[in-house]
Amino acid sequence: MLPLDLYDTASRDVRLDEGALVLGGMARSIDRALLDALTVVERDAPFRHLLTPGGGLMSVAMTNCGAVGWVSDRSGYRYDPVDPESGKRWPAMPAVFTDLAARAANAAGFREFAPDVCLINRYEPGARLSLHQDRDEHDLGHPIVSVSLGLPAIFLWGGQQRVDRPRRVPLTHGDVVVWGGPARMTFHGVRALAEGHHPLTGSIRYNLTFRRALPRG
Ligand code: MD3
Ligand code: FE
Repeated sequence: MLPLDLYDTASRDVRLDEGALVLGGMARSIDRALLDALTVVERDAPFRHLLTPGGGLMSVAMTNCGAVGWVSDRSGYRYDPVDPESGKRWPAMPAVFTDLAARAANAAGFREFAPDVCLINRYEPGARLSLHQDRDEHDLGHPIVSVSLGLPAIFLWGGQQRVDRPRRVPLTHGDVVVWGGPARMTFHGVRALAEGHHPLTGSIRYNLTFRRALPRG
């Protein structure tokens, strides 16, 4: 039998699992506006390679915008209202970011998604993210929205346990994914970025992840 329920609409939308919906190319039409807004964020909060609790440097460079930012150092992972590099608050979330995140969450059936952080990952060739779960957020009932820009990557979509063999999912420029419900605690990662050239970002892949980290109020 054809797995028709894998395909949500006539577009490139694909349901990876219950709660994990790829909105293929949804951000393409506003790619320049997103990258321009990223330039502004970057000016106040430059990308940096964070130290893991184990003492290694992450190959992916990161920054944040919003009320808090995700940071890692020798003491562990946390959401911090202050950028440890500058001692100042993180840059505000650009309206073009907030708007896209809300539209994507809505399209996946999450009605009132109000992210308080956008973690921005920057991959250069060779950079990778090993299999992990995202569990530093206060309420894991909120979804995460991710936006891929620039070079394509192979995303690893695992299971509920680290040992579950991951599926390889190509994520390309403009793809938006909403992860929530039963998919929220799935192990996932990104394979080492291959060399390449993208007309808008050169040799770089960016990934924006919108999260609700803190309790409301
Ligand atoms: C599934 N980022 O920042 S985005 C991360 O491409 C992260 O930079 C990857 O994993 C990247 O933590 C993957 C897709 C993603 C993000 C968060 C998730 C998938 C997720 C949280 C729960 C389940
Ligand atoms: Fe993650």
